[in-house]
Amino acid sequence: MADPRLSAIARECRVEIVRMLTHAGSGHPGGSLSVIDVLVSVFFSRLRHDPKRPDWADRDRVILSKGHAVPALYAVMAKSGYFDAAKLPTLRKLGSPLQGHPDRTALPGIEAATGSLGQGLSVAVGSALGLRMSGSPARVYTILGDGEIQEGQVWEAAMSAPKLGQPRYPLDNLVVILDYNKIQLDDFVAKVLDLEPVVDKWKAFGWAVTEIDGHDLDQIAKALDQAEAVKGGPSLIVAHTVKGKGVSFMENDPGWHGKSPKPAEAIEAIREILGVPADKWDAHVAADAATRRLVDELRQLA
Ligand SMILES: Cc1ncc(C[n+]2csc(CCOP(=O)(O)OP(=O)(O)O)c2C)c(N)n1
Ligand SMILES: [Mg+2]
Repeated sequence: MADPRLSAIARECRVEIVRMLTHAGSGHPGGSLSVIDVLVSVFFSRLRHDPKRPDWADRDRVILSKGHAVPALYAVMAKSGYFDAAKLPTLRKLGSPLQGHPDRTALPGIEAATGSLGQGLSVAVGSALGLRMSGSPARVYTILGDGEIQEGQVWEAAMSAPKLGQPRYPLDNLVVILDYNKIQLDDFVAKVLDLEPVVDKWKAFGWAVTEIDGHDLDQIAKALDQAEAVKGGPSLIVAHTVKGKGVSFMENDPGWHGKSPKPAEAIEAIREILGVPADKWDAHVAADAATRRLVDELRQLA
């Protein structure tokens, strides 16, 4: 059975994603909502880290290679205590540490500047090798988008990772998670440039590969356990996900790749995420002070 603590955190993070994007007036909801269950699982069931010491040498690293989904990363970082959650509505504002793509010079805890797609795996491979060679027990988690892996640099990194460091320093400290939501910028991946057979391709390069439902917290936990147990080389978890997961009108719709919700849409999205039926919403808002504050806040943006 799914850990109720993790599902509650994932729900709260989905609300924060919708909230911050509405404040920003731009950004990427679809890919943030598809990856949030994976990120919550990594941050809250896995990571050896200390949010108060983001430069701790032996911390596990998370590199969000699909950097445009950074609202999801900010949501889990705020919840973990890297910064005050009150900063979340400053997403994409001038001078904010919460830039529209991850910036390690702006926010302690960000491991790599990503957003120019295709580069994160190379950074992760280099970090994993360096950590192994220096005797650190730290692990590296990196998250790739499915459209992103059409980039050639990804395949250079994928080809080299199982070979690098052998035989003394194999990269079994590296776990890659593919957020396979089937949609890229403005269309379906299979239509633009199909990745299949994606599992066979990575296996052929020498990766240990598992395939899961990327919204099933139990399956994510099991896959992360399995990846940790793999010795001698890196692991890939192919996480089948739904772009926009949790908000019916965003789900599986390329139109919600890079468009922020209007305040009324955001309120509707939050109602769905909280699982309150439409006919009970007004009563819920009246009775629940936190929801009322949030709804009022969003209405003021209209
Ligand atoms: C090198 C590069 N080319 C193009 C873009 C523009 N871009 C931003 S997001 C995106 C689509 C990415 O699709 P996917 O990796 O599937 O992301 P997700 O579905 O998770 O949002 C593109 C092409 C970019 N950020 N970097
Ligand atoms: Mg995608």
